[in-house]
Amino acid sequence: KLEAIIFDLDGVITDTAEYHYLAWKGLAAELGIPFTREDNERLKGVSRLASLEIILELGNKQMAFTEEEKEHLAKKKNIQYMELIKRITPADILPGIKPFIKEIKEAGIKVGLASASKNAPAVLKGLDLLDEFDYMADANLIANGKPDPEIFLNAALNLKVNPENCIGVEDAKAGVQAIKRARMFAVGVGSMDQLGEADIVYASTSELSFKKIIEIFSK
Ligand code: G16
Ligand code: MG
Repeated sequence: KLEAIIFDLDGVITDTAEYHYLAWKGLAAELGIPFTREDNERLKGVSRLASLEIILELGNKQMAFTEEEKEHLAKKKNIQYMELIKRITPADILPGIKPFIKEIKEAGIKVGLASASKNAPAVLKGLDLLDEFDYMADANLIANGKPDPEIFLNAALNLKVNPENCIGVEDAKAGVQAIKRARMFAVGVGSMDQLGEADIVYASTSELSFKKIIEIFSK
């Protein structure tokens, strides 16, 4: 029996990937590392420090900085990112998401958030969606990033529901893997070749159908 639907944020509820990209691009340029939109795909759903490692690797600079310097670089990127997300408004909610959440709530099902982003509350505030969530996992308290199931299990625990009665919604491959490892039903938003492990894949959020998802989940 379905008890909760747990959402990823970036790429599912809103598209912050472009802002992450611009902020990382600025830092990469300072370090003399070429960084493209295609490279940015690899950072989706990945934590801040792990993202920095990927960028340093692109420039063969993993060894060039101490842990302390890396913390400083990541902080610098985040200051830039926080500046960029000030522009977020409810108009930035991806198509189909508002009616989808409305249907979930009307059906008496809980709504949770499992975002790797420490800026998730600020982004949801900009979108005016903070009140829609029964529980938001705090990325600061999660030790293991996706594909580890920890963040989805943490959300289920705090929503006081059984993971097997949950659906997770994700746009990243590592995110879908995290949902499956949490023994939840996975809805992927994106391309089939990236998200093939999900139980259903939609090309875009505008296609999300609560009815259809419930039907397949209940089988
Ligand atoms: C998001 C993004 C990632 C980002 C991560 C950490 O995850 O997809 O690109 O690196 O959060 O963000 P922050 O630096 O704000 O803590 P998700 O799980 O919402 O897709
Ligand atoms: Mg995502």
